[in-house]
Amino acid sequence: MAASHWIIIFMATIVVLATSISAKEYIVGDGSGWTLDFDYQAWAKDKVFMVGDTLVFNYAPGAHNVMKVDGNSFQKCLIAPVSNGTLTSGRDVIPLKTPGMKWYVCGVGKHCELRKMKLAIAVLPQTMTPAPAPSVSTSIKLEVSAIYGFLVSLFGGFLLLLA
Ligand SMILES: [Cu+2]
Repeated sequence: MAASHWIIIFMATIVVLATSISAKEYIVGDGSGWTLDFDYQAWAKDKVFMVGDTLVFNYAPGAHNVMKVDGNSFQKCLIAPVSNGTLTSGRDVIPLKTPGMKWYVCGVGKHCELRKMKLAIAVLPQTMTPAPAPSVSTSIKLEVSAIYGFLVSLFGGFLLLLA
């Protein structure tokens, strides 16, 4: 009885640890989503975006879209023809794969120009993660992910037994 409690606490701790060090998913605009007249620069201001994180744009399909543009197009809201990778699903997930500035706008109507549907973020390389000692944190990460993987497979096996 007591032992099983400790196992549950241990597992919960591992899951929390694994979640906190893994990549973050940012819902653009949080509960408001990707919409008109939301201040996306204020939303992005206090966030640190790292390579490996993802952006999620939520909106009603058809009402908006998501276009990745360069800095110049961003400033002027120049909307390129809707072909070069315009995202329209309504739940567009964008993995941040490279460091540097990223610019996103809505290409529908004058949403970028007049309704503030534009987001600029700076993506930092993963090596800039604040950590006391890189070598130690790397080994902890590997250990935790190994344990996490083990637990996931354990749970999987357990579920198979139940099925
Ligand atoms: Cu729009």
